[in-house]
Amino acid sequence: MSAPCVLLLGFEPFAGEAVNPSAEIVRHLEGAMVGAHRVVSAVLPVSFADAPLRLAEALDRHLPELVIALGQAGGRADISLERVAINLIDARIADNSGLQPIDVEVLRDGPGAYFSTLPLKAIHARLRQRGVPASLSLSAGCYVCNQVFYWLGHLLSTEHGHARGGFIHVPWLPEQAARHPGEPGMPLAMMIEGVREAVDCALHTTIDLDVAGGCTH
Ligand code: PCA
Repeated sequence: MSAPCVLLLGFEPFAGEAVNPSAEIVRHLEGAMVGAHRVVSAVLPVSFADAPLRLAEALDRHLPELVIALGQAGGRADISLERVAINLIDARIADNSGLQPIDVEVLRDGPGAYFSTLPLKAIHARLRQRGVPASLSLSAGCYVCNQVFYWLGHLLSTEHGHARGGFIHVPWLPEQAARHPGEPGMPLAMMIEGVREAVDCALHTTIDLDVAGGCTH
C-alpha cells in the first residue's frame, strides 16, 4: 500500500519575475517523507481560468490527507500563515494569460469566506521556535492565491472533506528582493525548513493551541 500523502502546491512565476519561491519550495520537497507521509507536489499556473482546475485535478489524483498551497507575497518579510480566503477577486495586474477580473466573486453565491483548517497557532509557535520568522495573516489578497485558497476551502468542505488544508504566503527570495530596493527577502533554505516544519506540525496537531495570535496583515 502506498504511503498517505501531503499535497504541496506552488505557483509559476508572475509579474515579470523569473522565479517564484513557492514553486522552488514544492519542487525541493517533492518525494520527501515527513513521518509516514509522502510529499507530492504540483505547480499551478498564475491563471484565474486554469488554476482552480489544476487544483481540483491534483486533489482528485492524489487524495491527500493534508494540502498546503503556497504563493509568493513580494514585500512581506516573513512566512504568512493565512487564516481566511474571501469570495472576491480584484486583480491589481493581469494574470499570466492576460485576464484581469475586477470585483467578481470566486464562486457565484458561495459563502463570503472559507477559513484555513490548518492548526495555524501551533504552526506559528513551531516556526518561531525554529527561528523561522512567521506571522498570522488575515488577508491572502484578492488575486490568484486568494482564489485558489477559496477553491481549496470549497473542495475541502465538499468532495474532499476528509482532508485538511490552507494557504501560506512566502516572501521574495533575496535575489528578487535585491531588485526591489528596501524590500525584504528570505533565503530559500529557510522557507523550505519553515514549510517542512508546518507540514510536520499540521500532521501531528489535532487540536490547535488556544493562544492569542495577533494578525499582522
Ligand atoms: N502569488 C500571487 C499569485 C501567485 C503567487 O505566487 C498571489 O498572492 O495572489
